[in-house]
Amino acid sequence: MLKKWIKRLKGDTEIPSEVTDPTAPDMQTVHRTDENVGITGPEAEEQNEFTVKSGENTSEDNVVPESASSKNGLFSRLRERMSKSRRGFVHQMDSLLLGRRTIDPELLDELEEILIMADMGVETVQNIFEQIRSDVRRNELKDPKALRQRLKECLLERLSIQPPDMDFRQKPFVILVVGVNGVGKTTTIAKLAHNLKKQGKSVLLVAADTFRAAAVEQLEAWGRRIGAPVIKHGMNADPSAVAYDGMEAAVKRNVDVVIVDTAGRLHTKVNLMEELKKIRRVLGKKIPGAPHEVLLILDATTGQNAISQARLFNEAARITSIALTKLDGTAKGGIAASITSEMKIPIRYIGIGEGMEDLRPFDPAEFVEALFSRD
Ligand SMILES: Nc1nc2c(ncn2[C@@H]2O[C@H](COP(=O)(O)OP(=O)(O)OP(=O)(O)O)[C@@H](O)[C@H]2O)c(=O)[nH]1
Ligand SMILES: [Mg+2]
Repeated sequence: MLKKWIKRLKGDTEIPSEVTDPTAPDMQTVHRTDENVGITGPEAEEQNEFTVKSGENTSEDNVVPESASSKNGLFSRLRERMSKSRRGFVHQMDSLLLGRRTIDPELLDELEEILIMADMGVETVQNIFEQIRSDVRRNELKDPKALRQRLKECLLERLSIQPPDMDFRQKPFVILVVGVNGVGKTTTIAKLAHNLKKQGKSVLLVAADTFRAAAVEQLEAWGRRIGAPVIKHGMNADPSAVAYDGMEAAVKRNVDVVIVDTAGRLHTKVNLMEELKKIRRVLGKKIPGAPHEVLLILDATTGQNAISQARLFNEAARITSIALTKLDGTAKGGIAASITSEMKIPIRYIGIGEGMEDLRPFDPAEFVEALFSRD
């Protein structure tokens, strides 16, 4: 698989003759409006109405097949949305490599620093540079052009942990969504549910964030927009009880996918992590094997703290994959490599904006290409 991805990395090792000013204002600003939420057409289906439009549910990733032109469009959007990182650390790298003919130890030290500052993680970067220094010593890396290409490959290698396909033949397929406050859990659920609905799957949402009344309302509003019913209790109800009712409703109504929203919780608060363990147990009690997916939402703008979040959430809830949100809002997209390399947990989705179409299945080769592509 890695070989295939490396092959897909374009060999465009040219270092640009001119590099744009990284301090220049970003071209794109994200505005949060209902327009860019991207849902048009009639209001949601009536609550409790379930229509399974697909035939047989097979094991598949939830990506709607795309034509070549829409693929190009998707790539340009990804590229544009990652412009902060591209114009940030990738630009700094290119400025450093510009006009150099040889690779000297100072150059490697400076590059190493840039990648550490881009949140790639000290351990990960040191590991990459051990390899690179030894290649330079053996004369296998001779010029900055080859060095740039090698860095792309090293990054790709660290990112290439593939999540298993979600097997929707397990019905209902239960996804538990967890993470600290404000990382994008509820909006990611909405985007994911929207995607699944587009594939013809029936989706039920469970409002197990009972901490704030507004949290339930937020999920309900999304549910109405995308046409997915929401199971809820009152504020301050036991989230495990809501989760249990959600599972019961899902079985009774024969839905394809259930997504459970949970309250944002600090990964260091033991009692809140215990509550999460309980929710997890309750899901499995009602539906053997559930949750089939435990999706940890990490905010790319929080930097290295994301690693300790991943570690503690994994201990409490056995994370199966990660959605890395707000990549559009950071110049330090290196955090993705730090997560996969240090946690060995796959990134399944990335969030690159607030619109409904801004949740993407994570494709490591496409990601690296978008980062390193020229303006
Ligand atoms: N720019 C950008 N904003 C995002 C992205 N994902 C989520 N957001 C925004 O992040 C904010 C918080 O999102 P929520 O979904 O409410 O976060 P949450 O984790 O459910 O928050 P709590 O329930 O309070 O813990 C919202 O304004 C979202 O629109 C993303 O990929 N890019
Ligand atoms: Mg929420």
